[in-house]
Amino acid sequence: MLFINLLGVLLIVAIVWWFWLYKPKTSSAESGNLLITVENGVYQPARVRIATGKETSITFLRKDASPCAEALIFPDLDISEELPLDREKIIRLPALQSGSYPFHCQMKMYKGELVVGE
Ligand SMILES: [Cu+2]
Repeated sequence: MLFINLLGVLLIVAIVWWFWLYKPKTSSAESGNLLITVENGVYQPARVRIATGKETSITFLRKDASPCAEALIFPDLDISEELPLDREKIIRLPALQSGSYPFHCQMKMYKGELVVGE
């Protein structure tokens, strides 16, 4: 009985952590070349930060064979690209205004966010 209660508490803690506390790590362009790996159902890192008003490029490396992972879409930027498997693909981004620009795969199973600004 005590064991089951303990399991319940652990489950609640895990749910709270996942939905409210978990924030994907952010990578910055200042730390060198931006590389995003597509693997196991996620973009890694899922959030990248770049400077306002500067052209940038992000390298994507898709290690996930799932066909849906092949598409890379930035809906706000009219970017729709195909990612080859196990080969790096450079995505060039225009100079952007500050804001948040989501990107995702064909069916939005993979989701990421491009943060422009400080
Ligand atoms: Cu997908």
